Amino acid sequence: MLQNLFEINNRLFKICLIGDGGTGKSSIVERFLGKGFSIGYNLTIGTNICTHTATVEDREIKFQIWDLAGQQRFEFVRKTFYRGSQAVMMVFDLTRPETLKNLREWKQEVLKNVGHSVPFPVVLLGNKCDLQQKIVITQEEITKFRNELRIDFLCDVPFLLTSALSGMNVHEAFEILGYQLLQHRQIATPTKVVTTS
Ligand SMILES: Nc1nc2c(ncn2[C@@H]2O[C@H](COP(=O)(O)OP(=O)(O)OP(=O)(O)O)[C@@H](O)[C@H]2O)c(=O)[nH]1
Ligand SMILES: [Mg+2]
Repeated sequence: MLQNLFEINNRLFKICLIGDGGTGKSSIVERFLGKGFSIGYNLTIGTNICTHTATVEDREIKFQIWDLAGQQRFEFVRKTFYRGSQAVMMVFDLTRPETLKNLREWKQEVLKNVGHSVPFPVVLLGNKCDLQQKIVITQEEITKFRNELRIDFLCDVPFLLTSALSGMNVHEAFEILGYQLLQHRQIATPTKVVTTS
C-alpha cells in the first residue's frame, strides 16, 4: 500500500532532448530549470543530465532530462543515452530549415534505439520564435512532419513555438510532455490542468 502510494506520488520519467547542434536544447533546459538564458553557444559534449519536477494535474512528476549533444561528431556516443527513455522532445531552429529536415534522421535514431515501446510520447518544438523576422519554415512543412511522427510513434505529436530567450512556451512544453506520459500510462484525466515548480 505504502509502496503504491510512493509510486503514484513520485513518478520519474527519463526524457531525451534531441535535434541538431545549436537549435537551443540546452538553452530550453536551462530556462526550464530557472537558470535564465545565455547568448553564448557552449555546445554540449555527449550529454547533460539533470532532474526537475513539474506538477501535472496535481501530480508531481520528476523528469530526468537527458540533453543530448546535437553535433554530428557525437552521433556514435548518443545511442547508449536513449536506453530506458520514455519520451523525447524534438527541437528545431525556426530560422534554419535544415534543422527540421534533419529531424527525420533523429527520428530514425530514436526508433532504432528506444526499442518497440509504442505509442511513444513526442513533443515537437520550433525554437527561437523570438527571431520573428528570420523565420523561414512554413506551417505546411511542420504539419507534414508531425503527420509522419504520428504514424511512426502512434501518438498525436503536439507542436509548440518556443523561445528559450523569452521563455515562451518552455514550461508548457514540459507540462505537455508530462501530460502525455501520464496519459500514456492512463493516469491523467481527460481535462488537462498543469502547473510547474
Ligand atoms: N534568439 C534565440 N537564441 C537562442 C534560443 N535558444 C538558444 N539560442 C542560442 O542558440 C545557440 C545554441 O544554443 P544551445 O542551447 O547551446 O543549443 P544546443 O541545441 O544545446 O546545441 P548542442 O549542444 O550543440 O546540441 C546559443 O547561442 C543560444 O544563446 C532562442 O530561443 N532564441
Ligand atoms: Mg546543448
